[in-house]
Amino acid sequence: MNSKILFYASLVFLAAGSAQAERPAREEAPPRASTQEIRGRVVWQGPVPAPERVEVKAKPGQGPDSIQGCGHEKESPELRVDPSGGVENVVVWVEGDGLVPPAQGTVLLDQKACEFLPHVLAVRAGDRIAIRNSDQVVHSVRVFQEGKPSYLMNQWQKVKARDLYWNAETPGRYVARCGVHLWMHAWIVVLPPAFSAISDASGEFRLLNSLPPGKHRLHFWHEKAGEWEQAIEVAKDVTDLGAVRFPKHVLQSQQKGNP
Ligand SMILES: [Cu+2]
Repeated sequence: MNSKILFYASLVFLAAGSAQAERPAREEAPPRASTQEIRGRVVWQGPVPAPERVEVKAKPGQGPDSIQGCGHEKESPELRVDPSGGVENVVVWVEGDGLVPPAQGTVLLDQKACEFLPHVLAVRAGDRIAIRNSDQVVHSVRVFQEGKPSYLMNQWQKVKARDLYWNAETPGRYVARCGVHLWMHAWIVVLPPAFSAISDASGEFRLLNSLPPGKHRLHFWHEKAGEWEQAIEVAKDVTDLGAVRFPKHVLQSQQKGNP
């Protein structure tokens, strides 16, 4: 009798052991590769606006040395629409629980000819931004949360200084500004786990993802328009949205609200 119990007990033990041995292999399976694509082109509605000009001049109290190499007049990066209506610098993303987008780690925000490059960054919470001074002038880097007056970072960056780092910890929108060159600013859009892309100079975006086919919500944000959404049906390989209309009504209602 006792030996029979021992026999069954050892069977149960062996079965449990083999089940446990399988589990880690399933957990360690790599996330699905980002091989699907959602593409489209953000398009301006109506007559294409002329680019705004930015005058480069030294801040009161600063000499001409403070703008050496900055150029004379610049095109504002805030609203760039190409002649055929493509809108640059629109952040496009899909977010959701369980998404495993590739991490970016450290993302570079350069300062060249007294402009932040790129003008818009989209990163994940947990990434960090390396801020570089490639100029022959001193910059003063400040980072603010959108709509908040107090800065989260405020550091001088001399010529040839080492990169500064800012950790993108919390999802939200942040503005990097320079305290010396008041026209300089860049947007850092910190997303929760999400697949994201930014529209290029012709308004086109390619959002690589590993979303399950079916219905999803695509989010858009532009500094002049704010945020808007569009329901999409994701296909297996390529989902081509064609023209995505830049929201005119959002533009009109939010034009005053930028920090
Ligand atoms: Cu500067």
